[in-house]
Amino acid sequence: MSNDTPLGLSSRRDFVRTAIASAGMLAAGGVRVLGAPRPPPAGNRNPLKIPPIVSPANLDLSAAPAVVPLGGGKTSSALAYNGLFPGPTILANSSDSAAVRLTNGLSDGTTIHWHGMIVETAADGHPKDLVDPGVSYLYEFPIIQRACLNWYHPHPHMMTGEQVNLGLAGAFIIRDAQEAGLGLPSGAYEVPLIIRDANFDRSGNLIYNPRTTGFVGKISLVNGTLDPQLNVEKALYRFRVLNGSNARIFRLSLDNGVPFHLIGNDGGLLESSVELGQIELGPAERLDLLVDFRNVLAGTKVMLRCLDAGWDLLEFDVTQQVNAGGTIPTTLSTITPLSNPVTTRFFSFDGMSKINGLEYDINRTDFQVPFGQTELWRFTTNGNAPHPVHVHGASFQVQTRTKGRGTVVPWERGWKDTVLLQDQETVEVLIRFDGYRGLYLIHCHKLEHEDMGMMSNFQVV
Ligand SMILES: [Cu+2]
Repeated sequence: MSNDTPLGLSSRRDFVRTAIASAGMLAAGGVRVLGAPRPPPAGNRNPLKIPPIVSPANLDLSAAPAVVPLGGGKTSSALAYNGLFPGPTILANSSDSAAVRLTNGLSDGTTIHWHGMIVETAADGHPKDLVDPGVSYLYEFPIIQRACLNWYHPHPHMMTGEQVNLGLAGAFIIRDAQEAGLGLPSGAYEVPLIIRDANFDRSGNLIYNPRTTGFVGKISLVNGTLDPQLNVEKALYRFRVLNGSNARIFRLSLDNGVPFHLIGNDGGLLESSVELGQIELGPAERLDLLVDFRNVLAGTKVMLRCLDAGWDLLEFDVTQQVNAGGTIPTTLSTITPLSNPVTTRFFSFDGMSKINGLEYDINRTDFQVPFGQTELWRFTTNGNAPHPVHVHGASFQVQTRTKGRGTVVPWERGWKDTVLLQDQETVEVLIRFDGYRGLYLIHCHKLEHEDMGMMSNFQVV
């Protein structure tokens, strides 16, 4: 079997078979997906959508079909939280409590996984806690972690790829006093950027045509906006970046010689800021970036690009001088290193659907992890990478990468919950589950691999 085939195994659910059938038609006809995006005429880019901010304290979220604007008068059918694509940005402080009632208005079951949040099993959106169509489910949890950018998305067994791809995802920002003390850019100067790829049918509606190597979209979207632009002042900005793609890796860079100042990633602030020209970001990974437009001439257009795809993702139009304050702190936070692992576990990401030779079984628990014990987890693969490895229930610290890229890159320091595993690479992380006991998941966050079974249940005991 070829490694890259339309996603279709006999065990997939009906809707997946439908998706496969249409993917096959696409492969045969080859004309029903829009081609590479053409740059719009100058001045014709669409204002970047900024999702509204909501509190999780008493939040109702519906997941349902909707027609959403994409910019420039274009609309698409989508699956959306509260009719929004992306969903509303949830904002809370560390030690706040969340009470989010999901109402499933979809025709399939769904769950919400709070990616990066340390929550008990009943609130984790585990696929065994499937919320049926027409049913509501209350996710209640205290926020027990430090400031960071997390996100929320569906996690139903074999249906995650489709539901995320068709629009169900949103940002979840946590703040704390330590971060507030840094005086980082805020308000209009702090902008979430959910970057992803997408495919559209000839009517301009999102379509999900998965392949076993992962969904590959021909069009980029930032915050659900086609060809977006953002007017920025000559000021310091903070961008909270999420790769919301099913499978695509972005190599982000700004043109006109403007660097990124990396200050954080999945698990919040790094210890110190790092100036970088480009950053490779895998699915589900996050970045906290400062960009200094203060020395850029008014009238300049600065483009956020993906160097791998050759895509123009987002145009910043630099406008007038302002007296916006803010500095780029060199010292950001203190991160206590995990050390002295008690045990080592091995995870081989095999083929496109197995971990350690096993496909996911929702009713099988593959291993147990003692609560509060520091462990070394070693991730390897025998091909079909990249595999963005994601763990529920705890963050981890990346220790080493051997072979392949052979190094831990600056945006993998600090606390992570997703790490990119390329072919031939071995990545070691230290991890300790000190939040809750219960059932959690490790899986490939290439959502097509996850849906095909590259996922494992484990129990923190
Ligand atoms: Cu994978």
